[in-house]
Amino acid sequence: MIIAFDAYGTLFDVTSAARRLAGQTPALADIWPALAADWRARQLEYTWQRAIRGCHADFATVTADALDWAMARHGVDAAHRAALLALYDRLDTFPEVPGVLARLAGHDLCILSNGTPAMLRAACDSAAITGHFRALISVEEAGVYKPARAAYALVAARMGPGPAVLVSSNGWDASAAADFGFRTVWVNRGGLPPDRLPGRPAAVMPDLSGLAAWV
Ligand code: LAC
Repeated sequence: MIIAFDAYGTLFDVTSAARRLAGQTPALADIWPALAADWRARQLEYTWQRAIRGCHADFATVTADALDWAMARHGVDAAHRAALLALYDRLDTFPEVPGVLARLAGHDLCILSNGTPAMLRAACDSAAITGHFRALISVEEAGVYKPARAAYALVAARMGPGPAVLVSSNGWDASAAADFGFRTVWVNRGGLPPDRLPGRPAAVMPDLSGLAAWV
C-alpha cells in the first residue's frame, strides 16, 4: 500500500523550534507558545494566499516571512531569527513517529509536503527517518501549495498508480486529500472538531500510534 505522509504537524512538531530556543533564551520563556502558534498560522495562510493570488514562493521563503510577522507581533529580538529558522530544519518528530514508521516497513511510504526538497531532506535526515521513505515529494514540483489538486496528483506521478492512503494532522489537508480520492487518515492531535469542507477522512486518530493496525 502506498502511504503518503504530510510532514509538518504530522511527523514533525512545528512548535519544537521555538520551544527549544526558549529553553536557552529567558526572554522567550513566556511567549514561545504564542510565537510558535502565530508562526504556523501565518505560514499556512501565506501558502493559501499565494496559491489563490498566483504568486508562488517556496516554503522556505513563506516560512521566513511568517516568522518575521510573528516576531514583529511578539517583539522578539531579530537576533533570534537565524536560530529559529535553523531549528526548523531540525524539528523534533512526535514521539511515536520512529516506531510507527518501522512498523509500516512492508508498505511503500512517501512524504507529500509543502516543504522544499532541501527542507524535507534536512528535517528527515536530522530525525534519522529518511530511509523509511521511497520519496520525499515536495509541492515545489507542482509549483502550488496544498490543497490545490495539482499537489495531490504528485503522489501518483512519483509513486505510481494504485490505492493510496494519505495521513495528515491538518484537517483541511485530510479533507482535501479525501476529496481528491485518497483513503485519508486525519491525525487529530489537537482534538479539534471536523472541518466543514468537502471530503471526509476514512479514519480519525489522536496520534499515529494506531496507524499500522488500521492500514
Ligand atoms: C506540509 C504542511 C501542510 O507539510 O504541514 O505540507
